[in-house]
Amino acid sequence: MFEELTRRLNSALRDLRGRGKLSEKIVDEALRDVRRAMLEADVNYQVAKDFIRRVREKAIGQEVLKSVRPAQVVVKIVHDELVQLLGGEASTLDLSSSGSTVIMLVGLQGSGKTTVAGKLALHLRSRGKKTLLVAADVYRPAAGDQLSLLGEQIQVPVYVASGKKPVEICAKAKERARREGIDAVLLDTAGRWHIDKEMMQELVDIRRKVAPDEILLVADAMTGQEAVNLAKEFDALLDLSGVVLTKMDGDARGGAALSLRAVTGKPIKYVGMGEKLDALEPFYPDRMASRILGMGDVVTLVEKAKATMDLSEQRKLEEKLRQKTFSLDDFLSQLHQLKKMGPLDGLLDLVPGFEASGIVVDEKALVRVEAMINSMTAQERENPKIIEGNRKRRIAAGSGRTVQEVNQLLRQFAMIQKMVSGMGERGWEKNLLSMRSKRRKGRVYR
Ligand SMILES: Nc1nc2c(ncn2[C@@H]2O[C@H](COP(=O)(O)OP(=O)(O)OP(=O)(O)O)[C@@H](O)[C@H]2O)c(=O)[nH]1
Ligand SMILES: [Mg+2]
Repeated sequence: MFEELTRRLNSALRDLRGRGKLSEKIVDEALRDVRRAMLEADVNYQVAKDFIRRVREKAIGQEVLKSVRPAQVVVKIVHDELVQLLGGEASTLDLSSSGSTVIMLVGLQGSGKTTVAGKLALHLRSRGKKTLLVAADVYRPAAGDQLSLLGEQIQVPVYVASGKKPVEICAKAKERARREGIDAVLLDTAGRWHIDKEMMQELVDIRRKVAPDEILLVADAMTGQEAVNLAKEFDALLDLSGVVLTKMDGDARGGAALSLRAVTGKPIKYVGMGEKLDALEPFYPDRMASRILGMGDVVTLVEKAKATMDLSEQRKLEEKLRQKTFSLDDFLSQLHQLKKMGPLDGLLDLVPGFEASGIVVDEKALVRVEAMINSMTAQERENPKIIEGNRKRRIAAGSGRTVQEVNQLLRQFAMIQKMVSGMGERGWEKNLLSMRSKRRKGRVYR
């Protein structure tokens, strides 16, 4: 789903993440790519423009640019704004009211109304709700049969009344539902190829007569901005309660999903992910945003890091970086923070200076490093420069490692120290470059 959008957003943000320190210019460049990616995905022009403006306002803030992990923070801002764009909180059907909840499905021909009716009926049935499907499409000859077949398949009763008008059918079905204590009534209305007056009038009449609790527009996600315009027109006449976007399993580019809420103010409640009856998903803006960014992992990591790392610890660390007093003790406490967060994969780039230092550390290496640092005296950890021959041998023996490994650790720590002490200064980028070339020569821990 939305592969191209994901790919392009990813590459725009990856460039950003490759840099340690950000400037307005760098952020603007990345956001320009993000905007281009959105437009390519057929996101409404104004929506994309406003989105970028909001992200920029937050991302250019001094606090963000000066933070230890500015790029990650920007990625997080993009993610959070994406969640807002998609509607913020998830919004699904509300069946809590007593009596029968009437849900009316409207939309163009072939958009997937009947399929969604079946999917919702199955979904509700599995939640233990008594459901009634109503065939309110009397124009297409096979429409009633199609719904009856569906109903049989999922064992949900279907109300069909040939020879009657849709308005009457819906009203009668509602009555029956009340009599039989049915929880949810799904009205499957007729579609047309395009919006026409007659169809709209019929829908308005049904709405007036049965006063549905929900009116859901079923729209094909592949039609992009057309789906958004359609939602605007249906909403003007029917006051929609939400939208179901179907065929998200196809090659929809994402424009409809990303623009709908902002343009119409109406939430996407469900998405259709296939022809089968279980292919319906509630729409969760946060999950969708992570999926679109293709970096749920990164966002989770930042959240995790935020949750795990004590904020005051972080401040202290930042202060130390600034004052160039980053010691082996600080390094060790960073490693502990890391371990608390679980699997190491991808976590290291959250540690200031680590990614750029070129050190690759797996869990086992971490244990070795920890053992060596633990074998040092407080004085040695504070000032590793004093660690000479004898001390090295003692540390190696104490931790069950070799003197070479101790040397290696000290060299790398010196590298990290140099790295982080350069942060916030002009020499930083030069520093980074030299570290990168060292990285190419070979990774140290394996
Ligand atoms: N791939 C995919 N196909 C879908 C999805 N939803 C519906 N379809 C297919 O789209 C076609 C039309 O679906 P229907 O449910 O009959 O559409 P409708 O809106 O009821 O159409 P009319 O009753 O003619 O107005 C069918 O072939 C469905 O299988 C979906 O989420 N993914
Ligand atoms: Mg139909």
